[in-house]
Amino acid sequence: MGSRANQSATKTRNICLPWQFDCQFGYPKCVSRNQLNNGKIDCYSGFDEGCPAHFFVCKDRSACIEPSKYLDGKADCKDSSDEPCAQGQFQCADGSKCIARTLFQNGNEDCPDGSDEECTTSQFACKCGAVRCVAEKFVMDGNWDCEDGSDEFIENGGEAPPIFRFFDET
Ligand SMILES: [Ca+2]
Ligand SMILES: [Ca+2]
Ligand SMILES: [Ca+2]
Ligand SMILES: [Ca+2]
Repeated sequence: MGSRANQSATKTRNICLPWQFDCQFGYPKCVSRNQLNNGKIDCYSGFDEGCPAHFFVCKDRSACIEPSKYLDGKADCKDSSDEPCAQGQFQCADGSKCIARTLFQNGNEDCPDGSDEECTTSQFACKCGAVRCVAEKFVMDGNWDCEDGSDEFIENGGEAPPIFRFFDET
């Protein structure tokens, strides 16, 4: 306590030099400014090539991809590092294992963390009913894709007005 000066003195770790670019996280911490926007990802973060912070940078640093393309079952990185599981498999969010694609959203938790039963970032989570997730493009498209119609009444907090429920009974 009271030794703040000491603390800031030890904080001088890894400040980039004036001719360097700060990658902000990962290794290397700094790259030469010549490596900025040169078409090759040099920072682990991909910041030197303008990759947004939430993008996934391929292991071989050949590209960075949108988060929705990570673990979507299709290789988008040249080295397939966005799909560490074999073709047709789903990787549990905690990285503990790969499960068969047929077990994905089948109603049973097959991943230890239950992530195979969660809706993906490109899906809408129905409020209730047997249908749990619907693709984003079916939200507000005029058809009830969720059993409870919550994909058509998002501005209403996912609550279908009672009159609609009545008509749906027939
Ligand atoms: Ca670069
Ligand atoms: Ca992918
Ligand atoms: Ca499952
Ligand atoms: Ca719909």
